[in-house]
Amino acid sequence: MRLSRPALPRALRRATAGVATLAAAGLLAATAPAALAAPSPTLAAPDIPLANVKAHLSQFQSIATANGGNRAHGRPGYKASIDYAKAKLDAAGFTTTVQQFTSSGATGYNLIADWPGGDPNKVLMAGAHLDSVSSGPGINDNGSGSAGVLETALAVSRAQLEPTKHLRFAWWGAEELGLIGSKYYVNNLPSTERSKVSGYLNFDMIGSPNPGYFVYDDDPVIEKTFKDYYAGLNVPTEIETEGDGRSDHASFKNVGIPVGGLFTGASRTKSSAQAQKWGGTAGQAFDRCYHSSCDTTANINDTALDRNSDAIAHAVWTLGTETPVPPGDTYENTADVAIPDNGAAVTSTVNVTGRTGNAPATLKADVDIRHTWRGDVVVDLLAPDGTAYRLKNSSGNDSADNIIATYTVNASSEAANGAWKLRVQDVAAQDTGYINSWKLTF
Ligand code: DTR
Ligand code: CA
Ligand code: ZN
Ligand code: ZN
Repeated sequence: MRLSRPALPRALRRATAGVATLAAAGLLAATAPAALAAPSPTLAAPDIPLANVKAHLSQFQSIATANGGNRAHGRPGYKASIDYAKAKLDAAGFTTTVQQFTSSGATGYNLIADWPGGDPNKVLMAGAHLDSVSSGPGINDNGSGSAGVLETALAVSRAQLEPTKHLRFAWWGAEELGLIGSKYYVNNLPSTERSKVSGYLNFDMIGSPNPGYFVYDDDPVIEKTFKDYYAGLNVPTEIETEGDGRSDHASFKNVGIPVGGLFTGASRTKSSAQAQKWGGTAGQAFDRCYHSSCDTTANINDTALDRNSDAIAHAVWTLGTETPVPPGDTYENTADVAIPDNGAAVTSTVNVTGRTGNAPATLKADVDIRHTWRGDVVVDLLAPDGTAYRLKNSSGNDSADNIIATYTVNASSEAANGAWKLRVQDVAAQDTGYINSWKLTF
């Protein structure tokens, strides 16, 4: 039975979504076989030693102390930070490049480190800005992200990893002036090279002293990779809502490259609900020393830094070593189908013919549904005999837009040939959308 949602303004309804959704749980009681998770990665990431990450932070601190108290763009402390990281990467067998640019009348530097090997047409990037503000050493912002990415790169070398994708790590200059270094990199990357970048992972402030665990809600596959990691630790996460445009991932997102990342919070205040789930101090900023002289090595939460450094490695190993699925036979429907708001389900059909036997245990359904507040939407795959496979439940408080995802379903009990249908229903008032396209890959 579906209880209609109270006629509340959307903003307020967002706050009550949890209750309404639970009340509508009857809709979610489908007994259809659930979709299988995507295949797991072939290689598990190593633990990233916290002590190694903190040793890099100590170096960044010493560099700042020896250079006027900061590592800011245009100041000697920044170039010294570049030189430190480059030396480590050169010694570990990376092919490094220092890219120069000018901003505010000063020379800036990006450090790019390529790990030899992998498919040159599928480049996975992980990066962090290395510059601080001029008012302090910038150990959490963003020595933490820089050190986590650096130690992950060094772990790739220690493991002599042979990824399927080509791995590229980057440390950006002049982020604090407005994402200058990463914008310069992207703008000067030929479009043929840009199209090879399969994803960019950004890490800006990952060790805040009063930490939250935020995951960027951009590319769904990258987001899921991080969420799965934290689910394995039984640590709840929240989607990063203030991030758009706030760090170097924006430079990549703006040119259509899939992005994701992690963040432990800056000057915003931790709520009591967040303190309940993460510990720390409610009513206090996630990082009280944000952009201040007290952003030193004392301004780090070791647990957050350790978890996030391990999460970087998990994402690099998972996304970097996954075996690309060989192209199979695809059956697609690109006709738009409007989804009535809070109304009846609609379907889109693909007719599968000429195949023998049953569908595979890893039948892939790529779905592209454009819909604001995707939490309203329930998605099922219907086999030719009508058996329903639940791909996505409604989730009232998922206010993000669009469902562009790949689901893997064990359809081995279904005859392959016949009319397969995508069934979509909007189960909550307000917000509308449409099926843009979907396809099955056998
Ligand atoms: N602008 C970043 C810090 C920052 C603030 N909000 C977010 C969200 C996601 C990543 C980073 C940030 C800086 O000061 O470097
Ligand atoms: Ca660790
Ligand atoms: Zn900053
Ligand atoms: Zn930052």
